[in-house]
Amino acid sequence: MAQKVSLTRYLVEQQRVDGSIPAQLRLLLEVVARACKSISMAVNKGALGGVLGSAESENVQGEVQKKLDIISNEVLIEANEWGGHLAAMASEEMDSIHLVPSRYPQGEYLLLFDPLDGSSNIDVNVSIGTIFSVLKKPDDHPGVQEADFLQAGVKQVAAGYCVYGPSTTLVLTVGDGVAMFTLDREQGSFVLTQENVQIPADTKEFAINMSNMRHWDAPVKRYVDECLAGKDGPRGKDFNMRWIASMVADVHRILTRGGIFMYPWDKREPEKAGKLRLMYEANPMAWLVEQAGGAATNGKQRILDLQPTKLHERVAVFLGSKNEVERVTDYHNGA
Ligand code: P6P
Repeated sequence: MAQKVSLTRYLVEQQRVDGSIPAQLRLLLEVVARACKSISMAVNKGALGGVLGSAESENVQGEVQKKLDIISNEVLIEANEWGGHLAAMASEEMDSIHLVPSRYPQGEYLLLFDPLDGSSNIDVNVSIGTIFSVLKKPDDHPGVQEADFLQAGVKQVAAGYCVYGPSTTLVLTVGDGVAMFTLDREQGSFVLTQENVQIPADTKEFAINMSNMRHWDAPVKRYVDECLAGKDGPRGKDFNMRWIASMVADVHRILTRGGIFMYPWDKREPEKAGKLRLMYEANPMAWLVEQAGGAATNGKQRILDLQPTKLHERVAVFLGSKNEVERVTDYHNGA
């Protein structure tokens, strides 16, 4: 039987191959993986852990926080503070950035995360996940401020997610393709189960919250109507639809078998570019998808090229099978 390759071994060997994982970044990724393991244990306890339900508080997004949102955020903060690999962190669950306390050594990386995405699914036992993005701290000035985080997605040095589903799977890129690691609960370690992940350029599966159809812009409505018209329509083939309402789960399906995920701008809150957040949801997912041969735009332009202006800014997201993302983006640009 082939020898199991642990996450640690993969990172060490990747560093030997192309130097893309310096020691501090390797430590960072191993610490995040360990934190995801702890979150997985808490999530998997479900009702037995006494951690389901609302925390009776709201986050910066104005969303009701679940107890596990707060627990997951604390796990990631505590795991990453002391290692000397980070200068600061940013989270969907925190209004402003979190500086590494001065009692610990300061590192050269910035870590951003959505500690538990899709948390509305926790209480109904549907897959959820942690999303993370890693940037380099600018070295042209001392200290760290929020503006240091406002870097375009192309500046990421690592990105990934951990999906807490039937299996707990860590999905990671450092810019040399996408690898997947499945948690071996008997060993307590992540084991390489797939590398060089490739998204098929075409698909027959789209993901969007159809209940918002009346609020969409014309290009989105045209794209979805053509999918619904099936083989007798302009696309000449029937489509299937999936919507888990957990971005990590929907993106994992797309990385695994293709598809297109859409969360467009809509008329409900016209002042917002979209629902999803650029820095710690769209950017890491866009890089993973591109690294797997897919595409990711905001309907008009490549997500990774967008220059952020606010830490918690939102963005419209179209990502997945390249030919489908290009089609719906063309509809926006031609419309
Ligand atoms: P809706 C979860 O709250 C999330 O941020 C993403 O994980 C998911 O894709 C989306 O929102 C679901 O939104 O409006 O369908 O509930």
